[in-house]
Amino acid sequence: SMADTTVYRASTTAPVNIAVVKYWGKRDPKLNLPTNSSLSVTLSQADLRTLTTASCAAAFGGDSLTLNGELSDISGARTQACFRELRARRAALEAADPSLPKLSAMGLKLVSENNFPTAAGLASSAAGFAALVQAIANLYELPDTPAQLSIVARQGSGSACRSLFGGYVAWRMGDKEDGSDSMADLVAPASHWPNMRALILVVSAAKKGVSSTSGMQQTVATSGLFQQRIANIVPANMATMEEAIQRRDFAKFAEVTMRESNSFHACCADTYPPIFYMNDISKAAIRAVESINAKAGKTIAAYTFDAGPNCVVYYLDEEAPTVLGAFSGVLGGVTGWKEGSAGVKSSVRL
Ligand code: 2P0
Repeated sequence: SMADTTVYRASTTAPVNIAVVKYWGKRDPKLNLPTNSSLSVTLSQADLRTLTTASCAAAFGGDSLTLNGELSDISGARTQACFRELRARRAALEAADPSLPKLSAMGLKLVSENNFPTAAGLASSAAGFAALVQAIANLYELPDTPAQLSIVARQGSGSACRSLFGGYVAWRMGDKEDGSDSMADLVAPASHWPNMRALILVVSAAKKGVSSTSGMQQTVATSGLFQQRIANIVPANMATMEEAIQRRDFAKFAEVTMRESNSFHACCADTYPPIFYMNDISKAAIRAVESINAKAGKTIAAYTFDAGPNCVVYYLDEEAPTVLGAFSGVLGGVTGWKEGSAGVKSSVRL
């Protein structure tokens, strides 16, 4: 028969997510199984997303990934696990239906681009692995649901499993050893709370000193406070946060968000030797949010920080003049900022 010279191709985008209940700690580092559940808000794809095109052809030699125009290393165990899982699913379809082209035997070519400065260190691995997995799943025409694909994305990077959905997303830790129940689910779509906004304060564009993977391993191994966090604090915060989102209770949402950020960074400080992600400008941002809330006489803004010094502030659109106005003056050290939303509206100022 004639050789198949077709190039098969599919594209997709995946959003950045910012956790309000933090993932920090693995019970199984190989499968990226977490020590606790977590919950995130997906940011608007208008400003923060990864666009990935996956293609395959019989003539392609091996697999490759180009990220922002540069060839990327794909030999790592996590990327290989994603490729292997997706190929196995495709191979099962091909075995069941011999008329399907044998895409599982072809080399994969992935081309990926972020529409935000990768240097700013804004959760790019979450959007990156989510887009990679979704693009290949589209190329292979897999019948898997987003929840099922989140199990694959999780093996690339834990937080990536939450970027398979928009809106408010929970990653349920699960308790199975093979990770088959450690997946994401939708708590509420973005449209449930359309006036939610996120302001991203780019405090530093420098690469972080301690990677999340190694930082959380050190915390698990050495922090006593962390044991209290996973046993009691996170389960209570997950329940309160889900209820706050269902009721659109911003004050409660904000309090849990800030307490969670503080709890996570306290566990980093309790790690031995300690890990510090926030700098003096980050701490000034916390004071600025406290001052905004004190002046308003109610909680209208919430800060959160991940494994770096950059600050994300959640607020409601009706409070935009107050919140944005307060930030434009106080933070001299902030190099840029980005206004995004959990829903549609957003604008860039970097
Ligand atoms: C989160 N972070 O929930 C937390 C809060 C950082 C602080 O998920 O090792 O890059 O790839 O599973 O997902 C960062 O950790 O770690 C992270 P890996 P990941 O968003």
